[in-house]
Amino acid sequence: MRTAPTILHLDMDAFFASVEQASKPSLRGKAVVVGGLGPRGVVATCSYEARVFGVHSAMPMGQARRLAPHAAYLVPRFELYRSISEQVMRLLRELSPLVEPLSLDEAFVDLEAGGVARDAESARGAGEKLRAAIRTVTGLTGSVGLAASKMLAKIASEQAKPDGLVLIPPGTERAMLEPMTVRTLPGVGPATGDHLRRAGITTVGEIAEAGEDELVRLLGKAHGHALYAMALARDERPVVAERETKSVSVEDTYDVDIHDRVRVGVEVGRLADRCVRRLRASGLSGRTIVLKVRRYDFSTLTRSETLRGPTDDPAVVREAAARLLDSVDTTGGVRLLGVGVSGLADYTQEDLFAQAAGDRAEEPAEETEAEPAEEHRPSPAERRWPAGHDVRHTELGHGWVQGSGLGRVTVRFETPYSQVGRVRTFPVDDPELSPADPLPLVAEPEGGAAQPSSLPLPLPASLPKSWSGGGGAAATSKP
Ligand code: DCP
Ligand code: MG
Repeated sequence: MRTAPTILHLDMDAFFASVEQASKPSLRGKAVVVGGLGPRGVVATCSYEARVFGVHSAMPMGQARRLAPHAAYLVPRFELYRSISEQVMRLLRELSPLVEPLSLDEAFVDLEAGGVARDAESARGAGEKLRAAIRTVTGLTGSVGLAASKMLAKIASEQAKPDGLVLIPPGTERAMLEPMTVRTLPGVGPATGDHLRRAGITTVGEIAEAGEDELVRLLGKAHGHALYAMALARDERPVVAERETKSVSVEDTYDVDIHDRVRVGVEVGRLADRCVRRLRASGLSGRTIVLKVRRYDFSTLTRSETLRGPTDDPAVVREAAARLLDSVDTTGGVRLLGVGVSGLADYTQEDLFAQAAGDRAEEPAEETEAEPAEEHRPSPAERRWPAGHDVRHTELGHGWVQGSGLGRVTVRFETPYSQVGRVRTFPVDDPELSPADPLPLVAEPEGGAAQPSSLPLPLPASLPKSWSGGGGAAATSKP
């Protein structure tokens, strides 16, 4: 293991909820809950102000509403979150070529490989500078952990939350881990945690005491071995950079959850065909077929299958995707489906393979990329005016939907750069009102210049930021 704390783990604070607060001045400092608002919806995340009431990720929305009845309840805007995530990942890539994203709001960075840190002091400096840059470019806060391994860097960022930085000095790891619950270690979920507890093991120190043989006896060879090593703070996993084009994939988010299993199958077939068209358009083929399913409760599963050789045959991809779907429980409905092909090779199947020559299915019918994802419709008001989404009024300007129902929609007119705005109510079919794209969270500099590419100086730590040029006149272009 390395001797300097030069592995950095970044995790943005209350990511979706913070984006919503940055975007809506009236919600700053308030309880905000983002998630599915339907009858079976669950919380995707919530602001720290809402966590005080006991609300947390994956909680049924009904329970959240009982705990925090006055919170703002918003429908997620994944496209916006993805664009902010790209800004953050770009800043990380300025630090090192070795950046390993784990999700939209989380990544490992090898600072040593980037030459920006070689000891504790330079690592801390790089971490603080990064936090300031994220604040300047996105307006959001992220927490940073620094340690000599991935596992400990992630534990450190968890301790740093919210809006902090924690560095674990090499040599102090075992003493720090000892009193912590076994659930701190990666791979210990509720089931493994229970299993260990029944064997009298509740802390990391007790795992170390129990010894490797006992762990293997309790959890099996692979898991027991790995867990024992982690309890001793041994983690040699390298930070693995994202490859250029690792995969080609397509996905669709559905406005209304799809419940019908047959329909889910049809959608997966369509996505497989679209994915193959993309693949072929780039002159690629791939070996691994990936299916992604986000269920009604936002839990997201991926399943993959690796073929003997690369393919760009739509029938082969379709069949693999259908097999993968067989192993996924979609009871309760799905809100997103995706099909991807990875393990890419830059030759096509025709060059190498005759595997499906006999039974090659017909080419997928031509369709446009922008095909509508969903056919059965919810109430027009819900569909057109989801809570939290942006709108534009011909006279009153930019705002967001605070709620809709009974033929009316309530809009708050404010932008990321304005003061708290006023609320107005309209008929849902008001011709002056239309859905709008989200605005960037941070006003672009005069003349629309690009974001600064080097790490800028920190902003004052106090919130809220006040931007001049209220009323939304400051920025109108998309990021
Ligand atoms: N997310 C989700 N469903 C979950 C967990 C998370 O949709 N069950 C989404 C919403 C989060 C984002 O992923 O904003 C990042 O997840 P985190 O676990 O990092 O949670 P947060 O960033 O919201 O909060 P924290 O400050 O605890 O990191
Ligand atoms: Mg986070």
